[in-house]
Amino acid sequence: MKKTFTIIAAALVIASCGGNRHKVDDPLADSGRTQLTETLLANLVQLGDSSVYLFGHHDDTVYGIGWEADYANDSTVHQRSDVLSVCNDFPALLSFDLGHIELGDSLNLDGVPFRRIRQEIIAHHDRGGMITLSWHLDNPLSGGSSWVADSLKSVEEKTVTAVLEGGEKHALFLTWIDKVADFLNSLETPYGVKIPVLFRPWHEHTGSWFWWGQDHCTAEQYKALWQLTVNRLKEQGVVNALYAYSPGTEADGDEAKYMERYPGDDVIDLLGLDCYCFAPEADTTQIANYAAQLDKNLSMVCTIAKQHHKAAALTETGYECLKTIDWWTKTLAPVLEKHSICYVLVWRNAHNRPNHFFAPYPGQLSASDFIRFYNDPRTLFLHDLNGLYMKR
Ligand code: BMA
Repeated sequence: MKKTFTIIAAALVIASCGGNRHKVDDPLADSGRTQLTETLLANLVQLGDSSVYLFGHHDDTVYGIGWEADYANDSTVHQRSDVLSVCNDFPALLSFDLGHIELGDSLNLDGVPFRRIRQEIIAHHDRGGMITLSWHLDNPLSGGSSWVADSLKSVEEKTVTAVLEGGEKHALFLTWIDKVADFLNSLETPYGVKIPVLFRPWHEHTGSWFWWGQDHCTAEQYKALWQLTVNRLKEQGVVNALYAYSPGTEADGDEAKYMERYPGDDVIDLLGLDCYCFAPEADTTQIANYAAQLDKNLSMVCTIAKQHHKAAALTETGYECLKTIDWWTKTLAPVLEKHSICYVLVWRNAHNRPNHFFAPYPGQLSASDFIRFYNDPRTLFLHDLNGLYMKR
């Protein structure tokens, strides 16, 4: 282990091989979710009382800069990851996207097979890591994507109305949620232990680029969308999901605005924030503005999370192209160390979209600084976890 600091005692040994003959008892807590899921949540909340936080990366093990996993032949053993290549450790948290599962497709919207995503989740759980899932689903009314297209705007603005009860796409939408339920229900170890995941749909709703965004539905409709989603997943037997609320930065420190569309403590477990560093030319003022914006918004999120006894996290961030040599230790870490978040997640290193990466790869300008960030005792990577599912 790179750090002597161990927050968590390993108490649960999860079998990583073997057949289905001897299923373990996987008890439900009073909440109706598995004990393991509740334990993960308790640990995430508890991380808010410490100075440490998990590091996460979207699609970390399925592709990176200059490579893509061989989905036909690769296994999840001896895997590649840009983060691993730089610091010889996996992120503690892996993130994947369920976009297009609703269509019954075998590949997600970024071309990753769902079968492989399931394998990755099981492998990362076996390693002792945590998993989060986003859902950039299509638009059930227009047939377009999550992103509102100018040409379809007049139709796409009506999508939330259409999927809620009484709407023309309600029945179809339920089948979409059921496909997510099937996937979540399929996440289990060979011995039948359901793998806990943090599900993060309906994100960045404070902006209007997604069909569930601010200008396309009322606050009550947005809340109803959440209630419908969580209730339906529960009805479909999902017992291993935690739920994250992750607005963008539009509230800008205003607590009432951040909470305007909050669907309620009964459906949300973690309060998040999506906040990106926009500085295409490495402009120092823009980078400083990001740090200030992040600081202000995380103060707000962490304050509200404490009041509601929820976990808090920087659910998406990153500096596309990482154009400064010390962004990790001079921009990101100094802000994060001031706030009681349980994790930070950076977005993907696209192999098929030029200059769309948020984590370093070997030789990248910020790679050495990322190793310093890795060695910061406050950042937790896989080796530091020693099992996230400790006894309470
Ligand atoms: C966005 C971009 C897109 C991608 C989507 C879902 O932020 O990275 O290229 O398709 O996320 O992963």
